[in-house]
Amino acid sequence: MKITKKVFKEEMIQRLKEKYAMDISDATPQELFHVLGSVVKTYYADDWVQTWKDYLTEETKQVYYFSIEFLPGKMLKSNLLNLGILDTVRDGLTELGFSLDDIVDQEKDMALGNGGLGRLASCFMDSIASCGLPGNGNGIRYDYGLFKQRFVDGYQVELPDEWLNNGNVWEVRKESKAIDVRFGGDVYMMPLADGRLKPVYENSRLIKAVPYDTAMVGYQNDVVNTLRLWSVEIPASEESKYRSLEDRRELEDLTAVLYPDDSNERGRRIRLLQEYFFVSAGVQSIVRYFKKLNKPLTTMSQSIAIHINDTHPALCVPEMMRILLDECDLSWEQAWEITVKVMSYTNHTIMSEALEKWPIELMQDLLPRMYQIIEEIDRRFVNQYRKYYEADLIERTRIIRNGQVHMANLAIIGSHSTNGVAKLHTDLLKNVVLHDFYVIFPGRFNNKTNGIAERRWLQLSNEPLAKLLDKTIKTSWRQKPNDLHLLQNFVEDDAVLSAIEEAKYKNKVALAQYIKETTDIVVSPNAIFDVQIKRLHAYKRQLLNLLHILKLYFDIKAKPDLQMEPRVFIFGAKAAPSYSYAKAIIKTINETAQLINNDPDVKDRLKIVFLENYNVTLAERIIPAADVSEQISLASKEASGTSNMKLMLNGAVTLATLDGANIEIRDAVGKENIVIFGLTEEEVYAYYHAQNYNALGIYEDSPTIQKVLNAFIDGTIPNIQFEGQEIFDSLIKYNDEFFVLRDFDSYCLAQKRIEELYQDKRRWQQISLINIANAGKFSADHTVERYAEDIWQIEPVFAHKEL
Ligand code: DL6
Repeated sequence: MKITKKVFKEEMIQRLKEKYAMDISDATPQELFHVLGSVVKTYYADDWVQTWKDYLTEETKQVYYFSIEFLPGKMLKSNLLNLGILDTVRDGLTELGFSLDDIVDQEKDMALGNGGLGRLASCFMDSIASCGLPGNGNGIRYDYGLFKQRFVDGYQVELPDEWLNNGNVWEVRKESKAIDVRFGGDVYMMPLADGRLKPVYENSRLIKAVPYDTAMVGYQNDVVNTLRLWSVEIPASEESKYRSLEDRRELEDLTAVLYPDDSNERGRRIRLLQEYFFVSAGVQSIVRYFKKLNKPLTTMSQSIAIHINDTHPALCVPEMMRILLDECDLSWEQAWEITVKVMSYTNHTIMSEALEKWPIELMQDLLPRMYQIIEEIDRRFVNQYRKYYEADLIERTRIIRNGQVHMANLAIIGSHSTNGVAKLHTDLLKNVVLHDFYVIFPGRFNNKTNGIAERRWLQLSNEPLAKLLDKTIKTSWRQKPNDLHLLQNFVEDDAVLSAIEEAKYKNKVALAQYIKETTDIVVSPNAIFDVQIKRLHAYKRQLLNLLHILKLYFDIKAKPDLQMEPRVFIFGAKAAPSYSYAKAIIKTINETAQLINNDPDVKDRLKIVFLENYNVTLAERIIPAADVSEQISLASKEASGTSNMKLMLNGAVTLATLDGANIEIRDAVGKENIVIFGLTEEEVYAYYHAQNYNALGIYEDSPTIQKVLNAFIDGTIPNIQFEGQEIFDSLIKYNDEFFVLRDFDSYCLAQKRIEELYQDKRRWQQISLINIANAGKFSADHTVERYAEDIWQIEPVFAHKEL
């Protein structure tokens, strides 16, 4: 993109006049942000239209990535970087008397996701466009993003995230592309003269799905894909049915919030409707597009791939069947063949509570036609496979059983590919969790280890390191993340090693300043910054981290002049609003922070900082400053993890169990450049089989564990009477579901090893360098390229243009 500074400045001045009728010198940062956003939009508008046209005229096969969550964070800087005008705009603004960073601060995080799943979807959007792959996102435009987290007396309090308050400069409302979605009522199948059956709907409701499109700008390649998010409205024809405020509110709630609390009936109804809403709107609009190509429907899989990201969009399967059967008059066999060829599915968890199921009655009530089709898919599946497999296996794999619709079963049966997100996770799916399906469909299972967009997680968020890399290995790594490997050649170069440490130090100073501003806690950038950032969940074991901190605290209390490397333990985590155990852990960490941070005996050797409202932007601040990356989930429970990849890319040393993608990180950096501890997945499963885990026994045998655990119930940690007891009981009375106590000693030893390594300055710098040098392997660019080749069968477009 060729935009000169002069032209950019003139456009800013002119656009500001037009929009706000004022001189640029009078503009507030918020006004500047909006004007800058609208100027940047004009820089990609032509490419956006052209990309769309090229896909249509060249009949390019496209993938549609269906996800109930997207977590892009802020988009301004990322768009500038990808357009290749970051420096031009930064310098231009400086000359106009403004700072780009102040303007960037005005943008609200687009937080339409909870955590790893949604962030992965956004990394994929960036990589798909940057690799020149024809692919689009499809999701929900929630009015409120993930709640804002505040701590009040150490408790998590949830506040609404009104991210649309000042409008969203990046989106384009496309009223003309709206789609009607039908739900509720009754449906009967009426025989036609030719013997076919047609559905007749009675008392069903129609709602209007309006798309809002956001450009997904590729990295300096002129490709601009689309993220399409749907918002609900009342169709003009239905206005009369929504007279009361309450009726309207009920409808508008449909796209109001991300993951409405599903602990009550109303929340569950909304959630299921949300799933159908964005699936139906998305699949209908794809079929509408396909029809423009004038090709036989039976060839749809040559033009369209639909990806089901986790089970939430699994209704894509029956919805595609509905359209092909009811609206396109195909036979069941034809429709099924097309559907299976078009669909593919990713599983993101082995946690059984996250494997979605819906009560039959609810599905029948809200989505009667969907239920009829699912019933028929289930009936045919049973009929087809019971000839070959034992009845029990068929019973376990069928979609409808025990009064519930099993969404993972629907996604697997209705698609041609099921993938896990790290090697271990895929092996567990094949051998344990989804083994029955693997027996029936061995060819459908494959692994696609997750990846991260290094543009956001290094180029944008860690400029000191990015500049150092440019100086040391030149700039090819910015296009080809694998070229980070060139850094390996400098592992014995003292000047480069020191420069890496200096870049880290600079980032630590910046984070220390942010910590002071936001929490009033003073931390020294010379201390080890030990970071655990992820959703708060029992299996991720923030509790294990806390137990170790308490041990260190008691060591200091027992020996006041104890020599140790000063540590700052940094947490960032949100707990689901209805997950009381996770909230108890937050409260306990906060109270322990009060205790330790204010104890004069500690003398700054230990600090705990729990930063509020962990989100993409906060991650961008923390990750570049991290020395230690805590990846300490119980082996077998974390499907992959992605903060592990972001942290290694920024030179943090990983302290990890052999879980998820940690194993592949170990393989990439070598076992001497990572600190591994804890039970292996085999050992965890051995406990399950023998059923002989005994947390009480471990507690009784270890005076250290007794001292640490008793602190939860004997008043040592203040103000946690209820929470302390709940946590204590989870470990002792309920036998420690995630084997925290079993891994405690090994974790403490691993932490000791971290300290020793850190004290050997050169060795630490080398490990840090080796981690950066080997992080290219975990670029989402490679991940999406593998999806493109193996699953979606799509090809990069700009490859053709360049030839
Ligand atoms: O695949 C993205 C991400 C993985 O990195 C995490 O390991 C995994 O926990 C997460 N899964 C989910 C699914 N929901 N649940 N539970 O967020 O996906």
